[in-house]
Amino acid sequence: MAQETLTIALSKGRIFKETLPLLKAAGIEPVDDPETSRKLILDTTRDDVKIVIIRATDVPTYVQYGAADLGVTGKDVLMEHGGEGLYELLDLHIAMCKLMVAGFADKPLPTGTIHVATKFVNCARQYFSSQGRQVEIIKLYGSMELAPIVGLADCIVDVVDTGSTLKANGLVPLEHMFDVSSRMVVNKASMKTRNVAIKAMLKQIESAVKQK
Ligand code: PRT
Ligand code: MG
Repeated sequence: MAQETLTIALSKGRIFKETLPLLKAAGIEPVDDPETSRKLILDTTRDDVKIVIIRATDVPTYVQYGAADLGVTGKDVLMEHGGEGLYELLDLHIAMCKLMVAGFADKPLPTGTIHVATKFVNCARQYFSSQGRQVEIIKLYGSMELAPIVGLADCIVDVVDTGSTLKANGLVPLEHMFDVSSRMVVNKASMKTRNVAIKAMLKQIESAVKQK
């Protein structure tokens, strides 16, 4: 009988690069390099494991609907998605950054309605409303830093690592919302039906995380 395949959803870029050594500890190495190959489904050195390459923000959705059994996603993306249909299995301590409110150093946020530009609409709404602050959220898909400069927003909510992107655009971090690292998530149904295989893989990845 052919063994069932476990599918792991990953995004290109920093998450892929930083997840590779952890997967290697579980004997999983992709046969193709997603940065040079156009393939979206990668075979691995394990017959029972495949990797699908998707946009970072789509990872929780693929896993939620069982199109992938497992996935690696930033806590920012996970919070924004809401986590429905998923279990968060493991903090991989990779792709670390912070979700922050950023704006101008010399311009306090208005006490009335604050115009906030972000792709993290749900996180931003939840954060400001929990503090009883009025906001109008302006949904953007990229280049958030431009919004305050051109007067589209008073501030932005975005992930910040070194802060150099903010600085290059004359902005500063104003408020720390939460720390971000990447998490291994699993589809709830897969966790039941593929429990043994998933737990075994998880154990190997977990010890690689601890050794880092
Ligand atoms: O790029 P794409 O639109 O496809 O999707 P994405 O931006 O969601 O993916 P990607 O690969 O850029 O980020 C994936 C995950 O990496 C995010 O969800 C975060 O959890 C995590 N991460 C860690 C970061 C950063 N560090 C980070 N610095 N994601 C984005 N950035 C951005 C930051 O917003 C800024 O624009 O990188 C730029 C450089 O940051 P500074 O502060 O070092 O200048
Ligand atoms: Mg990006």
